[in-house]
Amino acid sequence: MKILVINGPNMNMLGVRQPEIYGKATYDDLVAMIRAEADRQGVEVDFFQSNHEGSLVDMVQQAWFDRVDGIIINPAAYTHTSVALLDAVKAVGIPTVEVHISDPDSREEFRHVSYIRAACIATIRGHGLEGYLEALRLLKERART
Ligand code: CA2
Repeated sequence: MKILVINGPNMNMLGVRQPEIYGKATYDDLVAMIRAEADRQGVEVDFFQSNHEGSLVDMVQQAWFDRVDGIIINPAAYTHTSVALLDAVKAVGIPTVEVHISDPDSREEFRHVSYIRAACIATIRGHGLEGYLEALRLLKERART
């Protein structure tokens, strides 16, 4: 089973600023943590982070050509703005889980909207980095049934 983990803008800044919201772990720590869980589960995992909306759309499309079985995506700020990402996830039809480290619903009003949610099989929010591991298990479980 092949999973692609996509992270949006500023996720490469994790651990550098605002640790009270996003924690102290860095993006590299996040990658290492997911990789360790993927190894335990016998899942192949790839990672992509970009600050650019079009690059994120390109990568969602690439997942279809690469026959990826599941996508874990934290579109970061594009969650609240991007119809293009919503359309991309709908277009490829790959089971996708939306993950947020914080709980956007309990933050500023403009974070309450998620465009991509409508195309996802689940949304995990407010569970910190652990949310990515939950998403991985969910996709693995779903593939078995
Ligand atoms: O809680 C999440 O995972 C978010 O997707 C993170 C985004 C934010 O725009 C969403 O509303 C919720 C922010 C990405 C990380 O931004 C940083 C900002 C400062 C320092 C480190 C990371």
